[in-house]
Amino acid sequence: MFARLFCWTIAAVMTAAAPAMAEDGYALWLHHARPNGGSAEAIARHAAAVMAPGSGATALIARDELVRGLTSASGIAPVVTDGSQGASPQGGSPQAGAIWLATPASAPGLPVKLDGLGDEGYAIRSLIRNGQPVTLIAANSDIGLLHGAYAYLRLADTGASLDRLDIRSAPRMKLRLLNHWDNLDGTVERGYAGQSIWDWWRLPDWKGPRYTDYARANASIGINGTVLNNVNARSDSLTAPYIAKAAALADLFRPYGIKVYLSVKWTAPMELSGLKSADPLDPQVAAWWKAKADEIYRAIPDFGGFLVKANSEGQPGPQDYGRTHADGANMLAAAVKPHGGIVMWRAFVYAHDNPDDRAKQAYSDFKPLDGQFADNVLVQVKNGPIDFQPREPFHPLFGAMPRTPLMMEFQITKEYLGQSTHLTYLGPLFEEVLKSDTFARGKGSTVARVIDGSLEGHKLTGMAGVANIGADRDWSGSIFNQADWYAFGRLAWDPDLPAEAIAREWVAQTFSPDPRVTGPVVAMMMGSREAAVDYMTPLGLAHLMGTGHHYGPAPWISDLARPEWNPAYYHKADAQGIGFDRTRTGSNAIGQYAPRLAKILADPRTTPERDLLWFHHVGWDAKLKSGETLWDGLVHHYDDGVAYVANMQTIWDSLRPYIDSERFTQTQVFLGIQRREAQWWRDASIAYFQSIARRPLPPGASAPEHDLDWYKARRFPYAPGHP
Ligand code: BDP
Repeated sequence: MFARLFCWTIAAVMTAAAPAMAEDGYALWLHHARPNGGSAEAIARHAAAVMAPGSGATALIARDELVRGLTSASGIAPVVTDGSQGASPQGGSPQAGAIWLATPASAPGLPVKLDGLGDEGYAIRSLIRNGQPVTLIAANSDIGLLHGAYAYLRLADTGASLDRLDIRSAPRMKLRLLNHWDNLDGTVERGYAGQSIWDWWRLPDWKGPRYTDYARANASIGINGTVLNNVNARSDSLTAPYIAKAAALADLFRPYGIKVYLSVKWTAPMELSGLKSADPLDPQVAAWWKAKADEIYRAIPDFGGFLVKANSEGQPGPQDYGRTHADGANMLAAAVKPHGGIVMWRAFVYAHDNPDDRAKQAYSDFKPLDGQFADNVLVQVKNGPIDFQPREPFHPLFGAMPRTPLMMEFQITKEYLGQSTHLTYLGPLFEEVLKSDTFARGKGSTVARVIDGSLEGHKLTGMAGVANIGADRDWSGSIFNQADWYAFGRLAWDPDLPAEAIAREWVAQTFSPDPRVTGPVVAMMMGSREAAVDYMTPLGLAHLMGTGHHYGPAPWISDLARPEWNPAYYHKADAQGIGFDRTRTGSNAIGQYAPRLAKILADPRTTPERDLLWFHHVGWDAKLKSGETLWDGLVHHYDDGVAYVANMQTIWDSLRPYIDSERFTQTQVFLGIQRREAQWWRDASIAYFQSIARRPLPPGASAPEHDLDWYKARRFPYAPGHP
């Protein structure tokens, strides 16, 4: 009892003495803000003690995270007991309200079933042991315990009832990876949150605390791997000094269950060792990669494997030697296979000398290779066939390569969705893609079931997200961008989670579980991506952003050397209408989808209106479902998008009493930027399309603020994230 009181006192003193925490966003969703009276007491009651097994690094992290989080959330520090000192619910008398962390190794005969939970899953269960209420967090491994500990904290932080818990959870995807597009010079391609968090220059010696906080944040949402460097890779990442640097990070991340991976440049054997070729079928080349893999595994025994961008956007690859993507992937796969490594081979390919519709090229290259990849290769496919647009139909490769594990690639960083400042929550975008039906094996063959392996029985499965993380204090360039990182992790763990539930969790943990906060903020977030679609590229339009930096509208650009560099290539507006004909009369990209879906998409009347202009060239006066003409409807979508942002501003302003001033102000200012830029998108797009459609604006719609030339004259030489 005395010991307990003593802990309380220490906690009280610590809490009182601690400086007020700056609300700069650094704490992410691991904020553990103290909820109002009732739930803080309930947390204290259920978590009076934490009993942890053994002394393994991971189990200790799980214990410490619980202590740290629960102390912060309840104001009272739980007592820490070691199972071996007789306080275990197994033997001695447990403390009422203890959290008991246990694996079969630490406590044989656990009163929960752990089969099916694998190495990373967990069970949480409320029990009565020796007359005392106890919450058991059990798993097959310490990593599972860590995930269970974070799940428990999530419940506590979101105000869930902690009384009768009976939860089992295991990840649906084996690989849940961030892809950092970070360069060795500290810049981040498509990064809008400052410089890279990897301090390559001072690694491996200096390992700042941020690396551990990065690992904590990722582990808390189940992310289990990180590709450290840009897919536009430099060979230097594979030199001994850089391997040592990556190894230092791997050592820090290992106790959190996170492996490191590297992007590789195809011609590394030529650049680093003077080989004459990088032909994957050349035995010397294969031997070079094998030796390189051996070297990496000596430094990083649990190294995850390689990510490859080849024969894409100027990157070298096996096709330069007349070989296929499968030849290339398999050669690398053989090098890492003895060590248990994998290869993620990207399907993001399109070539300047291929006149075919860019949206078709990945499918044309990869579909014929189905069945030819080694069993430790995944083909990593972007969610849509072009490039991370505000909206794209799902990539036709999903469902079309049954014999190949396909890995999803989402973009968390908002290259095309407002970059750092726009509040455009990506949960609904991710959810829309995952729920899309490929019809590959009849109705219900969703993209989620393709990538979680259940449709075709693949064991090697995964989801990658291009990170939005940088050295900014708030990690992601804005508080609300953190929600996209969070949503990605949660969906990689369980692709069936609703985006709205994820948003609610995130708001509760980041700001407060108070319904006066969660209600309006979740509502704002849920419509925000559709609003961006509306003010940027409504009705299935795509890729109308300024070439290169992708910041702001430039639908008029049509004079660049490569056709697909020009926004005009994507909208094809002319005097008759607008949109890309991808039916049989056009590029027939529709033919890449399953026949049942292709049939729906072949007819503009059955094509979902949100994708209309992606698949069809439609007359300006054609009627939309609302009864208005396409031209009028287009203008109304632009207006709806701008109005949504204005509405978010009003809602946010009303939340001032509930949000700390730092995060309130940042969001308020950013919403102001978003409002201005949404208006700019709307006005510039209307000014341009009106010059082609030559129709009056519908009644009530206001004329663009400037003339078209004014919009065309905007230049952004220093826009961030642009390589
Ligand atoms: C595009 C980006 C470019 C990337 C490329 C890729 O504009 O910077 O290198 O994708 O995914 O979205 O390889």
